[in-house]
Formats: sequence, C-alpha cells, structure tokens
Amino acid sequence: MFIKVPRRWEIPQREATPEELYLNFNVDRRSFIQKMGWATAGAIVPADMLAPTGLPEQGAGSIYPAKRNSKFTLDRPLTDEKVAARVNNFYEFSMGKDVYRRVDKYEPKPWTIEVRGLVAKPAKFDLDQLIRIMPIEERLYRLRCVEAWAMAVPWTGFQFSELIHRVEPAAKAKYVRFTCLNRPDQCPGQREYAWYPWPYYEGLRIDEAMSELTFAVVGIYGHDLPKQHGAPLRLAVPWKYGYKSPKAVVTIEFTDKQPGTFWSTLQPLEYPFESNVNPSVSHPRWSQATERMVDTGETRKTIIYNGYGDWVARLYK
Ligand SMILES: Nc1nc2c(c(=O)[nH]1)N[C@H]1C(S)=C(S)[C@@H](COP(=O)(O)O)O[C@H]1N2
Ligand SMILES: [Mo]
Repeated sequence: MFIKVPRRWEIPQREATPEELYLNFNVDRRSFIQKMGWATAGAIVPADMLAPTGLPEQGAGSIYPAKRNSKFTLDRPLTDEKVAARVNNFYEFSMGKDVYRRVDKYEPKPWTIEVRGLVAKPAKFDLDQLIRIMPIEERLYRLRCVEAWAMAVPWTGFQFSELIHRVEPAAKAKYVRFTCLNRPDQCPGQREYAWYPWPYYEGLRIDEAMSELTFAVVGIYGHDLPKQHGAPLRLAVPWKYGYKSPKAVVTIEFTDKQPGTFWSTLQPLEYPFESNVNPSVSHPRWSQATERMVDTGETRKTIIYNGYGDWVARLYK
C-alpha cells in the first residue's frame, strides 16, 4: 500500500514538531518519551517521521532541496563540489587535506547536541528532531581559510540565532563555546596527534553568534554534509577565518568569560580569538592580502570581513 508521507517542507515548521517536546528533552526524558507517544497516537506527525534515526537522506522527509535565501549572493563562481570535498581541514582525521580518505570509521548518526551553561532552558537535541523544528534554508557563502585558500559553496542549515532564542541565554551570557567530537576510535588524527588539546573547541562572542550570518550547517550542495565537511552539524561564520567554524559540534555552552580555543591555546599570536578576515593584518608567517580559490587556483584580493562588512562591521566599532 502506498502511503503519502508529507515532505518536510509540506509540514508547517511549528506543527511538524511541538518545540516544547524538544526543549524539555533533558529536563525530563521520561515525560518527553510519553509526549512523543501521545503525539504519535494523535497523528500530529506521521509516526515514521518521528523515528529518531534511519530517515532517508533524500526523498520522503528530506529537507532538500531547501529554499535558497536570496539575500546572500556571491561575487565568484561556486567551487567545484568534488574539489571542495577533497581539500579539507579537519585535524581529528588528518593534518593533510586528504580528510576524505580517513573518515570511513566515523559514524555521524545518530547525533545529540547539548546546549548548556548560562541559559534558562538547557537542552539536549537529537539532531534529526532539531532539523525538523528549525527553519531550514540554503545560503551561498564564501569560506576563507587562514592558510589563504578560499571556496564558495551552498550550505543548507538554519540561522544559529534560532537555536539561541530557544534556550534563552541569561543576561550575563557573553560568549558561546563550541566543543567538537571526541572519538579517538573513529578519528585517526585524535590518536596520531596526541599533543593536540582534543577535543577541538572554538568560541564566539554572543553578539557574533547572534549575527544573522552565523549559520548552523547540516548540508552542502543540496545533500547532507559529507563527513569531511563536518557532518552532521558544523558552523559557518563566513567573516572569520575558517577555523572559527567548528565541525561536528557536540556541545554549545554559554559562558560569561571568553573561552579559550584549540588554535589560540597552541599559538595565541597566530590564531587570536577574534580572527576576522582582514587583508591588512598578516599572519605572522604569511600575507593575507590575497587568497586562492581551491578549485581553479584563481587568485583574488582578500576582502575585509571576507566581504560581509555590511552585516558585521558594526560589531567591531
Ligand atoms: N572540529 C574541527 N573543525 C574545524 C577544523 C578542524 O580541524 N576540526 N578545521 C577548521 C578549518 S581550519 C577550516 S578552514 C574549515 C574547513 O572547512 P571545510 O573543510 O568544510 O572547507 O573547518 C574548520 N573547522
Ligand atoms: Mo582553515
């Protein structure tokens, strides 16, 4: 028998999943499950759409293709998808660019993200559930690595501020700290480079995290993130050097003190906390005046704030 399963975009966001089910997730796991059962019995959501895992990546229940947000345009062609997926920085797997060859053992599903610290509503979100309550869209963004290579890609995800609003940060929350995956059994880099302070961690000021530009990414080029791009969820903070966009995020913590970061702990002068893209501030070991597109090799002038000054310059007055 053929049963039509509504595609995710055919279900109004709020209706698809009453958001309080998820906000209360860690507060009371048992009542969460009871409410889930009730929701299923009441047929608010087709039961198969509530299955915590095993959803097909495409087809029924897919978030793809997500509607493109026309506000974000590019000044250059999109990077070749295959090149973008073969030139990556993800030290948990490799110090080289060959991350895609070393991700086989990594299992990014299922995935839970914990939000904690100075918030009124700490929560643990199952990522598949979270995606159903967030307004998913596609954005074309540039990414500029501190190593002076760049790419331009279509990310699928949600504006990070949407998640911040749901957890209600306290007035004294001034920073957001991100912690990434810690799975030495699945990540050869975490075994081989024991001198690094694993897990990878990063941070933003709360006003930076609230920026319209700060994007929580679950997909690229119209499909789920391949492992090497930071599956299942990474950030895109496009006016900062790439290392400020943590991959495979597991914990999001609101703090009143500026958190340390993985790279600034190792080399504070080379990788300061702010790290906005700036052509006139050289890295101590090389110039940042130009950048090279990873696929074509085309050289372009670096733009202040990576071209996103209209959105963020006022944050640094
Ligand atoms: N967890 C984690 N996140 C990370 C990194 C990393 O090594 N580990 N590298 C960063 C750097 S230096 C860059 S340039 C971008 C690269 O993203 P991409 O490989 O999807 O292009 O991811 C960033 N996020
Ligand atoms: Mo980078």
